[in-house]
Amino acid sequence: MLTIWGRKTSINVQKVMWAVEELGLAHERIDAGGPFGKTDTADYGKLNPNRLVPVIDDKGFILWESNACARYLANTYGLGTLAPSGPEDRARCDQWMDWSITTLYPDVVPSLFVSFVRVTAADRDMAKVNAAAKRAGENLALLDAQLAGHDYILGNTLTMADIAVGTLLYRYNTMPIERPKLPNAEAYYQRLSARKAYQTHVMIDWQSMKIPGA
Ligand SMILES: N[C@@H](CCC(=O)N[C@@H](CS)C(=O)NCC(=O)O)C(=O)O
Repeated sequence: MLTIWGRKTSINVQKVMWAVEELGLAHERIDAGGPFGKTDTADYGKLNPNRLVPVIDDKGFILWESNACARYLANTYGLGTLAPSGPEDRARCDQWMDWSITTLYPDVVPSLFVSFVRVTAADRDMAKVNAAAKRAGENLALLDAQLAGHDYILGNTLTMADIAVGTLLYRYNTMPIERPKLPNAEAYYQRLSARKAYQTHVMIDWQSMKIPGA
């Protein structure tokens, strides 16, 4: 049995859960992190010494880092679907997955999302918010260009690259920020939003995560 540790409001858990559902894997998810705690226990430290979520346990194989988890599940259970069978297309997935976590994520999550959820409106640094929104929009112009002429990042099939990048788009599109007009990226977000697995695991309202005054 596949076990996923992590609360469903965590964007990094959402990425793994979306992959799990697209792959149709039997699994159990155990709430951990945030209000559920557990990550500070000795047992959790053995699963993930970073004490973060998610962690997966696939029949005794333990793995942390959400992109690594999504990639492992795709390569193991989705070769030819979430993981393209050719090495070049798999490498292109890796490229966009690495881009999502190194280029897009820092503005969308630590700068923007944290500012709207964990900082009160009175204390919010709007110069920082506006700068991060501008950078995210500029970076998403690269995605917009990549999506020209096809439905998903690599072509017309959903892959693990879409799962890594697409998870960030719900946060990006639901925060009160300025967004440039990017027709391909907007159509792509609508396409993802029509998928049941995306609705179930990614489109989770985050308003209740706000601290008072945020
Ligand atoms: N690079 C890691 C980041 C993991 C991470 O930052 N997880 C957050 C939730 S999104 C976390 O565990 N926060 C502490 C908590 O939820 O208790 C990954 O992609 O898995």
